[in-house]
Amino acid sequence: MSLIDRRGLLATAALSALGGLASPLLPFTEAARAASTTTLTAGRRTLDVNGRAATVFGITQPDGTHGLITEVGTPFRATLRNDAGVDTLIHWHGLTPPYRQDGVPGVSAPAVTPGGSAEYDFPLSFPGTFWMHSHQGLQEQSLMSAPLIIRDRGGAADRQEVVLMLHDFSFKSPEEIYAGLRRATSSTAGQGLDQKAGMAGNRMQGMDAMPGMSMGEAKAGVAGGSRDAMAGMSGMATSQSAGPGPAGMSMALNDVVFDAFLANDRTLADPLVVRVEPRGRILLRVINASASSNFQIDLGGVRADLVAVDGRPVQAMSGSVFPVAIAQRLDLDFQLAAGQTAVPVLAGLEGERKRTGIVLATTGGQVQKLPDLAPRAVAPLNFELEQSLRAAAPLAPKPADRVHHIDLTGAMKGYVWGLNGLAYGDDKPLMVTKGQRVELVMTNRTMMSHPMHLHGHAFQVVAANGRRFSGAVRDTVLVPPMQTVTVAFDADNPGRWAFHCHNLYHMAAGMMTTVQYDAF
Ligand SMILES: [Cu+2]
Repeated sequence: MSLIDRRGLLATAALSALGGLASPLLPFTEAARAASTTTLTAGRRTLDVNGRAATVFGITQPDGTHGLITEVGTPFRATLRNDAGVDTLIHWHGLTPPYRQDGVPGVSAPAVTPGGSAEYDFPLSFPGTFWMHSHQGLQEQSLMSAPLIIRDRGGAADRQEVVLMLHDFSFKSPEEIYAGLRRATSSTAGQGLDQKAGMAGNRMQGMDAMPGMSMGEAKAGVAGGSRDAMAGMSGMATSQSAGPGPAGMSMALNDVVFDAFLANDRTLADPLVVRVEPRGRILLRVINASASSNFQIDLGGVRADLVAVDGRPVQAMSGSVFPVAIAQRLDLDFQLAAGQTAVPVLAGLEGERKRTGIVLATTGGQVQKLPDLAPRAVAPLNFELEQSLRAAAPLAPKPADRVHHIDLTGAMKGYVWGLNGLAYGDDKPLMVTKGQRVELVMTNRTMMSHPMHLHGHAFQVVAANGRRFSGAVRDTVLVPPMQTVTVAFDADNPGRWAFHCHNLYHMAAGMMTTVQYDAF
């Protein structure tokens, strides 16, 4: 088969794989409802990444659909088949199943062995943009992840739903990447890796784009201005108490250098083009499924309402650029203007010019070739949008019954990351009692940001550096360097739950513990 043919085939496969997402969705049928048990197969597939074949994992349904679209009120009833040839287990990120079904090996259930299967059955009580990914080893880096969309009943009939799923990609194995990180010999977080240590490139890439910039300078130096240019472009979070890090330490951004960034499995060399209606209204569901990359979504001036984060509604925020940290999701609601025939949706890597994306285009709309380097580097993500978000359905006001203080700790020397100075395995579980309002006060003592994720619950962001506000309800919050973020949740789902940094390599290096109920 010629390259062209193969590309065409791959494009078709990608469209059909994401087809339900990329085209107007059919109403949820009675037949689909009846066939309520889905088989999800964890297996392998081949992608074309900039002309080179790559074998990756995937999670597909029998019809080839990658991931799952279901409807609120329909139970999550699935058989997970393991055709991947290695042990695996899939976590339903953002959902709140009984803990035995949460998909974390060693915490909730044993991994599924090759050829084996596991059964899942629990209610879906809220709609939203979620995803599923392996929690086994470093498989998430090899794309063992897929969308998990819970549609509202008849909720978006007037809108075309489009899923944008982002990945960072390397032709190296994740084990090789991780070994390179551990070999790195820099003495403190933020001082850059020894490039001879085997990591391609360097972790100070953002600083390459902005030479010599310290965190303090980043604060002052990145122009922004308007509130809705908030998406990481208007300076660092407005912390009074934390301030920049110790003198001479710079904020560190990307500690892995990737070969490509994928949007729905493709690069800007051959992006997915989603056909949309003239003046069509779009619900764009952005999923950052990267192992270790934060992005800024840029709609090129098209204004959108951010209506949900991590699948949970927020009071609408208008803008055209929005940050999305590792594992987070954004629901963006917007309409094409009259005469608008093509809207690139670009995802820029923080601190760098590298980007990926898809294009929304009307029939006949001209799709311009988009370079994979933006004219300017994206600024580091900050806490500004987070502080502006307000939950549409906040937790009931209530004082905390239990407060856990958690320092996010680490050093680049030996690539050691932990919580309260302890790596997973030596960690002390965070104990809670059913019925308690729990607050987690997370202070980042490092010069890297950490996307902190709690399983089995949604939390509300309730304070930054001690200043209280009624922030977003979500499942992953980015804690910037040297800042303190407080989240609150109601302990209403007994069990043992993973709580960790969602940077895959930080988690692997020990930045994980469990939230444990004292009775379950
Ligand atoms: Cu981290």
